[in-house]
Amino acid sequence: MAQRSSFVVVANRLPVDEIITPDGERQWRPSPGGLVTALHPVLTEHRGTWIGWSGGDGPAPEPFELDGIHIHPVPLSADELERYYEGQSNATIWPLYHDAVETPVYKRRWRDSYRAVNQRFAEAAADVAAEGATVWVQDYQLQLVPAMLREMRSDLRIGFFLHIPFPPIELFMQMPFRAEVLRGLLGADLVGFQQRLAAQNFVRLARHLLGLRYEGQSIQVDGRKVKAGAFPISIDTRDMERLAADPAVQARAKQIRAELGDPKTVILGVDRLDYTKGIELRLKAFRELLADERLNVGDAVMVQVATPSRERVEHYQALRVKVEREVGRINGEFGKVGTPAVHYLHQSVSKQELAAMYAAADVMMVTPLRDGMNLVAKEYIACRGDTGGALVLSEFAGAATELRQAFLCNPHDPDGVKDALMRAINTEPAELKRRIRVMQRHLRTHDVARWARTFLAELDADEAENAAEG
Ligand code: GDG
Repeated sequence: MAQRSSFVVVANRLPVDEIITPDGERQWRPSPGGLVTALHPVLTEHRGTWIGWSGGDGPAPEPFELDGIHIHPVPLSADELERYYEGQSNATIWPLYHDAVETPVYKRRWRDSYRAVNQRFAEAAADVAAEGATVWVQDYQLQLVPAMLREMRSDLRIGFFLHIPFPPIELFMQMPFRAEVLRGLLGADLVGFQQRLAAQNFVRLARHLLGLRYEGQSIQVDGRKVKAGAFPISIDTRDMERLAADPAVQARAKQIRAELGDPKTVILGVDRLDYTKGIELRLKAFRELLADERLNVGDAVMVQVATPSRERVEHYQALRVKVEREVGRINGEFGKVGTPAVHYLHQSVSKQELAAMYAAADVMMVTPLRDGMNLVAKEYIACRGDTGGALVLSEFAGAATELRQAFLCNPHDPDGVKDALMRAINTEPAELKRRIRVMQRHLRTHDVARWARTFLAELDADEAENAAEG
Protein backbone atom coordinates (compact mmCIF):
# COMPACT_ATOMS: atom_id res chain seq x y z
CA MET A 1 0.00 0.00 0.00
CA ALA A 2 1.38 3.37 -0.97
CA GLN A 3 2.28 6.01 1.60
CA ARG A 4 -0.85 8.07 2.39
CA SER A 5 -0.37 11.85 2.47
CA SER A 6 -2.59 14.72 3.52
CA PHE A 7 -0.87 16.99 0.95
CA VAL A 8 -0.15 15.85 -2.61
CA VAL A 9 1.39 17.73 -5.51
CA VAL A 10 0.75 16.39 -9.02
CA ALA A 11 2.99 17.81 -11.75
CA ASN A 12 4.28 16.52 -15.07
CA ARG A 13 7.87 16.42 -13.77
CA LEU A 14 9.21 15.28 -10.44
CA PRO A 15 11.51 17.75 -8.69
CA VAL A 16 14.43 15.31 -8.96
CA ASP A 17 17.09 14.35 -11.49
CA GLU A 18 18.64 10.96 -11.89
CA ILE A 19 22.42 10.90 -11.81
CA ILE A 20 24.85 8.07 -12.37
CA THR A 21 27.67 8.09 -9.83
CA PRO A 22 31.28 7.38 -10.91
CA ASP A 23 30.80 3.73 -9.78
CA GLY A 24 27.86 3.43 -12.12
CA GLU A 25 25.23 3.59 -9.38
CA ARG A 26 21.85 5.31 -10.09
CA GLN A 27 21.01 8.05 -7.63
CA TRP A 28 18.46 10.84 -7.30
CA ARG A 29 19.25 14.40 -6.44
CA PRO A 30 16.84 17.29 -5.98
CA SER A 31 16.50 19.49 -9.06
CA PRO A 32 16.07 22.91 -7.55
CA GLY A 33 13.26 25.03 -8.94
CA GLY A 34 10.90 27.72 -7.71
CA LEU A 35 7.97 25.38 -7.33
CA VAL A 36 9.71 22.85 -5.11
CA THR A 37 11.31 25.61 -3.01
CA ALA A 38 7.90 27.15 -2.38
CA LEU A 39 6.18 23.87 -1.62
CA HIS A 40 8.97 22.23 0.38
CA PRO A 41 7.83 23.53 3.80
CA VAL A 42 4.21 22.45 3.17
CA LEU A 43 5.33 19.08 1.82
CA THR A 44 7.59 18.26 4.78
CA GLU A 45 5.05 19.48 7.33
CA HIS A 46 2.28 17.25 5.98
CA ARG A 47 4.29 14.15 5.02
CA GLY A 48 3.59 15.34 1.50
CA THR A 49 3.93 13.38 -1.72
CA TRP A 50 4.97 14.66 -5.15
CA ILE A 51 3.63 12.67 -8.08
CA GLY A 52 5.29 13.10 -11.47
CA TRP A 53 7.32 11.68 -14.32
CA SER A 54 10.94 10.97 -13.50
CA GLY A 55 12.33 11.24 -17.04
CA GLY A 56 13.07 8.40 -19.44
CA ASP A 57 10.65 6.01 -21.11
CA GLY A 58 11.19 2.86 -19.06
CA PRO A 59 9.25 1.51 -16.08
CA ALA A 60 8.87 3.94 -13.19
CA PRO A 61 11.24 3.57 -10.23
CA GLU A 62 9.69 2.53 -6.91
CA PRO A 63 8.46 5.45 -4.75
CA PHE A 64 11.21 6.82 -2.49
CA GLU A 65 11.92 9.65 -0.10
CA LEU A 66 14.25 12.58 -0.75
CA ASP A 67 14.81 15.62 1.48
CA GLY A 68 11.69 14.85 3.51
CA ILE A 69 9.40 14.55 0.45
CA HIS A 70 7.79 11.33 -0.75
CA ILE A 71 8.53 10.97 -4.42
CA HIS A 72 6.02 8.94 -6.42
CA PRO A 73 7.20 8.36 -10.01
CA VAL A 74 4.72 7.81 -12.86
CA PRO A 75 6.00 6.09 -16.03
CA LEU A 76 5.65 7.39 -19.59
CA SER A 77 6.31 5.16 -22.59
CA ALA A 78 8.20 6.38 -25.67
CA ASP A 79 4.87 6.53 -27.47
CA GLU A 80 3.30 8.63 -24.71
CA LEU A 81 6.25 10.98 -24.67
CA GLU A 82 5.66 11.62 -28.33
CA ARG A 83 1.87 11.87 -28.17
CA TYR A 84 0.88 13.15 -24.71
CA TYR A 85 3.95 15.32 -24.04
CA GLU A 86 5.47 16.52 -27.31
CA GLY A 87 2.19 16.30 -29.23
CA GLN A 88 -0.92 17.21 -27.26
CA SER A 89 0.85 19.23 -24.54
CA ASN A 90 3.50 21.03 -26.55
CA ALA A 91 2.25 21.15 -30.15
CA THR A 92 -1.49 21.58 -29.44
CA ILE A 93 -2.17 23.18 -26.06
CA TRP A 94 1.03 25.24 -25.63
CA PRO A 95 0.69 27.19 -28.92
CA LEU A 96 -3.11 27.53 -28.60
CA TYR A 97 -2.90 28.98 -25.08
CA HIS A 98 -0.16 31.38 -26.22
CA ASP A 99 -2.40 33.27 -28.66
CA ALA A 100 -1.70 30.68 -31.39
CA VAL A 101 1.56 32.50 -32.21
CA GLU A 102 2.45 29.20 -33.87
CA THR A 103 -0.31 27.16 -35.47
CA PRO A 104 -1.61 24.51 -33.04
CA VAL A 105 -1.63 20.97 -34.44
CA TYR A 106 -4.65 18.77 -33.66
CA LYS A 107 -4.34 14.98 -33.71
CA ARG A 108 -6.75 12.40 -32.34
CA ARG A 109 -4.07 9.97 -31.27
CA TRP A 110 -2.34 12.70 -29.25
CA ARG A 111 -5.60 13.45 -27.48
CA ASP A 112 -6.18 9.79 -26.64
CA SER A 113 -2.71 9.55 -25.16
CA TYR A 114 -3.22 12.78 -23.15
CA ARG A 115 -6.40 11.29 -21.71
CA ALA A 116 -4.69 7.99 -20.81
CA VAL A 117 -1.72 9.69 -19.16
CA ASN A 118 -3.96 12.11 -17.23
CA GLN A 119 -5.94 9.09 -15.98
CA ARG A 120 -2.69 7.47 -14.78
CA PHE A 121 -1.67 10.59 -12.83
CA ALA A 122 -5.18 10.86 -11.35
CA GLU A 123 -5.09 7.20 -10.23
CA ALA A 124 -1.70 7.70 -8.62
CA ALA A 125 -3.10 10.69 -6.71
CA ALA A 126 -6.20 8.73 -5.67
CA ASP A 127 -3.90 6.01 -4.31
CA VAL A 128 -1.63 8.17 -2.22
CA ALA A 129 -4.04 10.83 -0.91
CA ALA A 130 -5.27 10.35 2.67
CA GLU A 131 -8.94 10.87 3.54
CA GLY A 132 -9.82 14.56 3.05
CA ALA A 133 -6.34 15.40 1.71
CA THR A 134 -5.45 18.47 -0.32
CA VAL A 135 -4.22 17.72 -3.85
CA TRP A 136 -2.60 20.46 -5.91
CA VAL A 137 -2.42 19.72 -9.64
CA GLN A 138 0.00 21.77 -11.76
CA ASP A 139 -0.21 23.02 -15.31
CA TYR A 140 -1.42 22.44 -18.84
CA GLN A 141 -0.20 18.85 -19.23
CA LEU A 142 -2.68 17.68 -16.57
CA GLN A 143 -5.90 19.60 -17.13
CA LEU A 144 -8.11 16.48 -17.06
CA VAL A 145 -6.75 15.29 -13.70
CA PRO A 146 -9.03 17.35 -11.39
CA ALA A 147 -12.28 15.85 -12.76
CA MET A 148 -10.83 12.34 -13.06
CA LEU A 149 -9.64 12.51 -9.47
CA ARG A 150 -12.92 13.89 -8.13
CA GLU A 151 -14.75 11.02 -9.83
CA MET A 152 -12.69 8.54 -7.79
CA ARG A 153 -12.29 10.55 -4.58
CA SER A 154 -15.02 13.07 -3.81
CA ASP A 155 -13.57 13.55 -0.30
CA LEU A 156 -10.49 15.41 -1.56
CA ARG A 157 -9.90 19.12 -1.78
CA ILE A 158 -8.48 19.74 -5.25
CA GLY A 159 -6.60 22.79 -6.46
CA PHE A 160 -5.28 23.44 -9.97
CA PHE A 161 -2.77 26.05 -11.08
CA LEU A 162 -2.10 26.96 -14.70
CA HIS A 163 1.40 28.36 -15.24
CA ILE A 164 0.73 29.53 -18.78
CA PRO A 165 -1.92 31.96 -20.12
CA PHE A 166 -5.54 30.91 -20.48
CA PRO A 167 -6.83 32.04 -23.88
CA PRO A 168 -9.94 34.03 -24.72
CA ILE A 169 -13.10 32.09 -25.73
CA GLU A 170 -12.58 32.50 -29.50
CA LEU A 171 -9.22 30.75 -29.35
CA PHE A 172 -10.13 28.05 -26.84
CA MET A 173 -13.11 27.09 -29.02
CA GLN A 174 -10.71 25.82 -31.72
CA MET A 175 -9.75 22.83 -29.62
CA PRO A 176 -11.51 19.61 -30.69
CA PHE A 177 -12.00 18.24 -27.16
CA ARG A 178 -12.62 21.63 -25.62
CA ALA A 179 -15.59 20.66 -23.39
CA GLU A 180 -13.67 17.74 -21.93
CA VAL A 181 -10.73 19.98 -21.02
CA LEU A 182 -13.01 22.54 -19.44
CA ARG A 183 -14.87 19.86 -17.47
CA GLY A 184 -11.49 18.46 -16.42
CA LEU A 185 -10.50 21.80 -14.88
CA LEU A 186 -13.91 22.25 -13.28
CA GLY A 187 -13.24 19.12 -11.24
CA ALA A 188 -11.10 21.37 -9.01
CA ASP A 189 -12.41 23.48 -6.11
CA LEU A 190 -10.04 26.31 -6.99
CA VAL A 191 -8.52 27.02 -10.41
CA GLY A 192 -5.62 29.46 -10.22
CA PHE A 193 -4.16 31.57 -13.02
CA GLN A 194 -1.27 34.01 -13.31
CA GLN A 195 -3.51 36.90 -14.36
CA ARG A 196 -6.97 38.29 -13.60
CA LEU A 197 -7.75 38.36 -17.29
CA ALA A 198 -7.09 34.61 -17.59
CA ALA A 199 -9.46 33.89 -14.70
CA GLN A 200 -12.10 35.99 -16.45
CA ASN A 201 -11.56 34.10 -19.71
CA PHE A 202 -12.15 30.90 -17.77
CA VAL A 203 -15.42 31.84 -16.06
CA ARG A 204 -16.81 33.31 -19.28
CA LEU A 205 -15.88 30.16 -21.14
CA ALA A 206 -17.72 28.04 -18.56
CA ARG A 207 -20.90 29.99 -19.29
CA HIS A 208 -20.37 30.06 -23.05
CA LEU A 209 -19.47 26.42 -23.54
CA LEU A 210 -21.39 24.66 -20.78
CA GLY A 211 -24.06 27.24 -19.91
CA LEU A 212 -22.85 27.38 -16.29
CA ARG A 213 -23.85 30.28 -14.04
CA TYR A 214 -21.21 32.35 -12.33
CA GLU A 215 -21.10 35.15 -9.84
CA GLY A 216 -17.87 37.12 -9.65
CA GLN A 217 -15.19 34.45 -9.97
CA SER A 218 -17.36 31.64 -8.63
CA ILE A 219 -18.91 29.09 -10.98
CA GLN A 220 -21.81 26.80 -10.04
CA VAL A 221 -21.09 23.22 -11.17
CA ASP A 222 -23.30 20.26 -10.17
CA GLY A 223 -24.27 21.95 -6.91
CA ARG A 224 -20.62 22.72 -6.11
CA LYS A 225 -18.82 26.02 -6.24
CA VAL A 226 -15.66 26.23 -8.33
CA LYS A 227 -13.63 29.35 -7.76
CA ALA A 228 -11.26 30.94 -10.25
CA GLY A 229 -8.61 33.45 -9.22
CA ALA A 230 -5.33 35.15 -10.03
CA PHE A 231 -2.23 34.03 -8.12
CA PRO A 232 0.82 35.57 -9.82
CA ILE A 233 3.78 33.26 -9.26
CA SER A 234 7.17 34.59 -8.21
CA ILE A 235 10.72 33.65 -7.29
CA ASP A 236 12.56 32.89 -4.05
CA THR A 237 13.69 36.52 -3.90
CA ARG A 238 15.94 36.31 -0.83
CA ASP A 239 17.71 33.25 -2.19
CA MET A 240 18.36 34.96 -5.53
CA GLU A 241 19.58 38.14 -3.78
CA ARG A 242 21.95 36.12 -1.63
CA LEU A 243 23.28 34.19 -4.61
CA ALA A 244 23.98 37.36 -6.59
CA ALA A 245 25.70 38.99 -3.62
CA ASP A 246 28.09 36.03 -3.23
CA PRO A 247 31.66 37.32 -3.80
CA ALA A 248 32.39 34.47 -6.24
CA VAL A 249 29.33 35.42 -8.34
CA GLN A 250 30.28 39.12 -8.23
CA ALA A 251 33.84 38.27 -9.32
CA ARG A 252 32.48 36.16 -12.17
CA ALA A 253 30.21 39.07 -13.22
CA LYS A 254 33.27 41.34 -13.53
CA GLN A 255 35.11 38.64 -15.42
CA ILE A 256 32.20 38.25 -17.87
CA ARG A 257 32.26 41.99 -18.62
CA ALA A 258 36.01 41.84 -19.15
CA GLU A 259 35.69 38.85 -21.45
CA LEU A 260 33.09 40.78 -23.46
CA GLY A 261 35.70 43.57 -23.92
CA ASP A 262 34.39 45.88 -21.17
CA PRO A 263 31.74 47.46 -23.39
CA LYS A 264 29.60 50.40 -22.24
CA THR A 265 26.42 48.37 -22.47
CA VAL A 266 25.87 44.66 -21.99
CA ILE A 267 22.42 43.60 -23.23
CA LEU A 268 21.22 40.19 -22.05
CA GLY A 269 18.50 37.73 -23.04
CA VAL A 270 17.85 34.44 -21.18
CA ASP A 271 15.10 32.11 -22.35
CA ARG A 272 14.24 28.56 -23.16
CA LEU A 273 14.54 28.46 -26.94
CA ASP A 274 10.78 28.90 -27.42
CA TYR A 275 8.84 30.81 -30.09
CA THR A 276 6.69 32.53 -27.45
CA LYS A 277 9.73 34.29 -25.98
CA GLY A 278 10.33 36.77 -28.82
CA ILE A 279 14.02 35.97 -29.24
CA GLU A 280 14.04 36.68 -32.96
CA LEU A 281 12.32 40.04 -32.71
CA ARG A 282 14.79 41.08 -30.01
CA LEU A 283 17.73 40.15 -32.25
CA LYS A 284 16.16 41.98 -35.15
CA ALA A 285 15.69 45.13 -33.03
CA PHE A 286 19.37 44.97 -32.09
CA ARG A 287 20.40 44.49 -35.75
CA GLU A 288 18.35 47.48 -36.88
CA LEU A 289 19.82 49.67 -34.15
CA LEU A 290 23.32 48.70 -35.35
CA ALA A 291 22.33 49.36 -38.97
CA ASP A 292 20.83 52.75 -38.02
CA GLU A 293 24.04 53.48 -36.10
CA ARG A 294 22.05 54.22 -32.97
CA LEU A 295 24.29 51.53 -31.43
CA ASN A 296 27.86 50.48 -32.25
CA VAL A 297 29.60 47.16 -31.88
CA GLY A 298 32.22 47.58 -29.18
CA ASP A 299 30.05 50.01 -27.20
CA ALA A 300 27.16 47.60 -27.04
CA VAL A 301 27.19 43.83 -27.01
CA MET A 302 24.36 41.37 -26.77
CA VAL A 303 24.46 38.03 -24.95
CA GLN A 304 21.65 35.59 -25.67
CA VAL A 305 21.34 32.38 -23.67
CA ALA A 306 18.81 30.12 -25.39
CA THR A 307 18.42 26.94 -23.35
CA PRO A 308 17.65 23.86 -25.47
CA SER A 309 13.97 22.96 -25.15
CA ARG A 310 11.47 20.47 -26.68
CA GLU A 311 13.95 19.67 -29.40
CA ARG A 312 11.89 16.94 -31.02
CA VAL A 313 8.91 19.23 -31.66
CA GLU A 314 8.92 20.65 -35.20
CA HIS A 315 8.03 24.25 -34.24
CA TYR A 316 11.15 24.28 -32.06
CA GLN A 317 13.45 22.88 -34.73
CA ALA A 318 12.26 25.58 -37.13
CA LEU A 319 12.77 28.29 -34.52
CA ARG A 320 16.34 27.19 -33.85
CA VAL A 321 17.17 27.56 -37.53
CA LYS A 322 15.62 31.05 -37.67
CA VAL A 323 17.37 32.30 -34.52
CA GLU A 324 20.74 30.93 -35.56
CA ARG A 325 20.39 32.45 -39.02
CA GLU A 326 19.66 35.86 -37.46
CA VAL A 327 22.65 35.59 -35.08
CA GLY A 328 24.87 34.65 -38.04
CA ARG A 329 23.52 37.54 -40.06
CA ILE A 330 24.17 40.10 -37.32
CA ASN A 331 27.68 38.86 -36.62
CA GLY A 332 28.41 38.57 -40.34
CA GLU A 333 27.34 42.14 -41.03
CA PHE A 334 28.49 43.94 -37.89
CA GLY A 335 31.03 41.78 -36.05
CA LYS A 336 34.79 42.27 -36.10
CA VAL A 337 37.52 39.72 -35.55
CA GLY A 338 37.49 39.10 -31.80
CA THR A 339 34.43 41.33 -31.31
CA PRO A 340 31.18 39.64 -32.29
CA ALA A 341 28.03 41.72 -31.91
CA VAL A 342 26.01 38.84 -30.42
CA HIS A 343 27.27 36.08 -28.14
CA TYR A 344 24.85 33.22 -28.56
CA LEU A 345 24.80 30.24 -26.18
CA HIS A 346 22.51 27.37 -27.12
CA GLN A 347 23.17 25.59 -23.84
CA SER A 348 22.06 25.42 -20.26
CA VAL A 349 24.22 27.33 -17.77
CA SER A 350 24.50 26.82 -14.00
CA LYS A 351 22.41 28.91 -11.62
CA GLN A 352 25.62 30.64 -10.39
CA GLU A 353 26.62 31.54 -13.95
CA LEU A 354 23.11 32.80 -14.63
CA ALA A 355 23.22 35.04 -11.54
CA ALA A 356 26.63 36.37 -12.66
CA MET A 357 25.19 37.15 -16.10
CA TYR A 358 22.25 39.03 -14.56
CA ALA A 359 24.71 40.92 -12.36
CA ALA A 360 26.86 41.76 -15.40
CA ALA A 361 24.05 43.02 -17.67
CA ASP A 362 23.14 46.69 -17.97
CA VAL A 363 19.97 45.89 -19.85
CA MET A 364 17.85 42.76 -19.63
CA MET A 365 15.54 42.11 -22.58
CA VAL A 366 12.42 40.07 -21.87
CA THR A 367 10.25 40.36 -24.97
CA PRO A 368 7.76 37.46 -25.15
CA LEU A 369 4.80 37.63 -27.51
CA ARG A 370 2.83 35.99 -24.71
CA ASP A 371 4.04 34.60 -21.37
CA GLY A 372 2.14 33.43 -18.29
CA MET A 373 4.50 35.27 -15.96
CA ASN A 374 8.24 35.16 -16.92
CA LEU A 375 10.48 34.53 -13.96
CA VAL A 376 13.64 35.65 -15.76
CA ALA A 377 12.42 39.26 -15.48
CA LYS A 378 11.99 38.87 -11.72
CA GLU A 379 15.33 37.10 -11.27
CA TYR A 380 17.17 39.92 -13.04
CA ILE A 381 15.69 42.52 -10.68
CA ALA A 382 16.61 40.43 -7.62
CA CYS A 383 20.23 40.08 -8.81
CA ARG A 384 20.90 43.80 -9.25
CA GLY A 385 21.67 44.72 -5.61
CA ASP A 386 22.18 48.49 -5.63
CA THR A 387 23.84 48.62 -9.03
CA GLY A 388 20.83 49.80 -11.04
CA GLY A 389 20.25 48.25 -14.44
CA ALA A 390 17.27 48.32 -16.78
CA LEU A 391 14.57 45.81 -17.65
CA VAL A 392 12.98 46.03 -21.10
CA LEU A 393 9.76 44.07 -20.68
CA SER A 394 6.98 43.02 -23.02
CA GLU A 395 3.48 44.11 -22.10
CA PHE A 396 2.41 40.57 -22.96
CA ALA A 397 4.33 38.94 -20.09
CA GLY A 398 2.35 38.39 -16.90
CA ALA A 399 5.25 40.05 -15.07
CA ALA A 400 4.36 43.40 -16.70
CA THR A 401 1.33 43.73 -14.40
CA GLU A 402 3.64 43.91 -11.40
CA LEU A 403 6.93 45.33 -12.71
CA ARG A 404 5.60 48.72 -13.73
CA GLN A 405 9.00 50.44 -13.48
CA ALA A 406 10.36 48.36 -16.35
CA PHE A 407 10.71 49.83 -19.85
CA LEU A 408 7.52 48.32 -21.22
CA CYS A 409 7.14 47.61 -24.91
CA ASN A 410 4.82 45.99 -27.43
CA PRO A 411 6.83 43.14 -28.97
CA HIS A 412 4.71 43.26 -32.14
CA ASP A 413 5.98 46.77 -32.83
CA PRO A 414 9.69 46.69 -33.83
CA ASP A 415 10.12 50.46 -33.51
CA GLY A 416 8.59 50.35 -30.06
CA VAL A 417 11.05 47.65 -28.98
CA LYS A 418 13.99 49.64 -30.39
CA ASP A 419 12.86 52.81 -28.64
CA ALA A 420 12.37 51.02 -25.32
CA LEU A 421 15.89 49.59 -25.57
CA MET A 422 17.38 53.00 -26.38
CA ARG A 423 15.46 54.62 -23.52
CA ALA A 424 16.77 51.92 -21.19
CA ILE A 425 20.33 52.61 -22.37
CA ASN A 426 20.04 56.39 -22.15
CA THR A 427 18.23 56.81 -18.84
CA GLU A 428 20.21 58.42 -16.00
CA PRO A 429 21.78 55.90 -13.59
CA ALA A 430 20.06 57.49 -10.57
CA GLU A 431 16.65 57.02 -12.18
CA LEU A 432 17.50 53.43 -13.11
CA LYS A 433 18.49 52.69 -9.52
CA ARG A 434 15.24 54.18 -8.26
CA ARG A 435 13.19 52.02 -10.59
CA ILE A 436 15.04 48.84 -9.68
CA ARG A 437 14.67 49.57 -5.96
CA VAL A 438 10.90 49.91 -6.26
CA MET A 439 10.68 46.56 -8.08
CA GLN A 440 13.02 44.90 -5.56
CA ARG A 441 10.82 46.01 -2.69
CA HIS A 442 7.81 44.51 -4.44
CA LEU A 443 9.55 41.17 -5.05
CA ARG A 444 10.71 40.88 -1.44
CA THR A 445 7.12 40.79 -0.23
CA HIS A 446 5.67 39.07 -3.30
CA ASP A 447 7.86 35.97 -3.42
CA VAL A 448 7.07 32.39 -4.36
CA ALA A 449 6.35 31.37 -0.76
CA ARG A 450 3.61 33.98 -0.63
CA TRP A 451 2.23 32.64 -3.91
CA ALA A 452 1.88 29.12 -2.49
CA ARG A 453 0.53 30.37 0.85
CA THR A 454 -2.12 32.52 -0.79
CA PHE A 455 -3.30 29.79 -3.12
CA LEU A 456 -3.52 27.16 -0.37
CA ALA A 457 -5.28 29.55 2.02
CA GLU A 458 -7.88 30.30 -0.64
CA LEU A 459 -8.35 26.59 -1.29
CA ASP A 460 -8.93 26.08 2.45
CA ALA A 461 -11.35 28.98 2.60
CA ASP A 462 -13.30 27.48 -0.29
CA GLU A 463 -13.75 24.27 1.59
CA ALA A 464 -15.08 26.10 4.62
CA GLU A 465 -17.51 28.02 2.38
CA ASN A 466 -18.76 24.94 0.55
CA ALA A 467 -19.24 23.08 3.82
CA ALA A 468 -21.16 25.97 5.36
CA GLU A 469 -23.49 26.15 2.36
CA GLY A 470 -23.86 22.41 1.79
C1 GDG B 1 6.53 28.67 -17.42
C2 GDG B 1 5.70 29.82 -18.04
C3 GDG B 1 6.00 31.10 -15.90
C4 GDG B 1 16.46 29.30 -18.12
N1 GDG B 1 17.62 28.99 -18.73
C5 GDG B 1 18.42 28.51 -17.76
C6 GDG B 1 17.74 28.52 -16.54
N2 GDG B 1 16.53 29.01 -16.80
C7 GDG B 1 15.49 29.20 -15.77
C8 GDG B 1 15.26 30.67 -15.49
C9 GDG B 1 13.85 30.64 -14.94
C10 GDG B 1 13.22 29.46 -15.66
O1 GDG B 1 14.27 28.68 -16.22
C11 GDG B 1 12.33 29.93 -16.81
O2 GDG B 1 11.15 30.41 -16.29
P1 GDG B 1 10.21 31.40 -17.12
O3 GDG B 1 9.16 31.88 -16.16
O4 GDG B 1 11.04 32.51 -17.65
O5 GDG B 1 9.63 30.59 -18.35
P2 GDG B 1 9.02 29.10 -18.67
O6 GDG B 1 10.06 28.07 -18.62
O7 GDG B 1 8.33 29.25 -19.97
O8 GDG B 1 7.94 28.83 -17.49
C12 GDG B 1 6.14 31.15 -17.43
C13 GDG B 1 6.66 29.86 -15.33
O9 GDG B 1 6.22 28.67 -15.99
C14 GDG B 1 6.37 29.72 -13.83
O10 GDG B 1 5.00 29.70 -13.58
O11 GDG B 1 6.62 32.25 -15.36
O12 GDG B 1 5.34 32.20 -17.94
O13 GDG B 1 5.86 29.85 -19.45
O14 GDG B 1 13.83 30.38 -13.57
O15 GDG B 1 16.21 31.11 -14.58
N3 GDG B 1 18.29 28.12 -15.38
C15 GDG B 1 19.57 27.67 -15.40
N4 GDG B 1 20.29 27.60 -16.57
C16 GDG B 1 19.77 28.01 -17.75
O16 GDG B 1 20.45 27.93 -18.78
N5 GDG B 1 20.17 27.28 -14.26
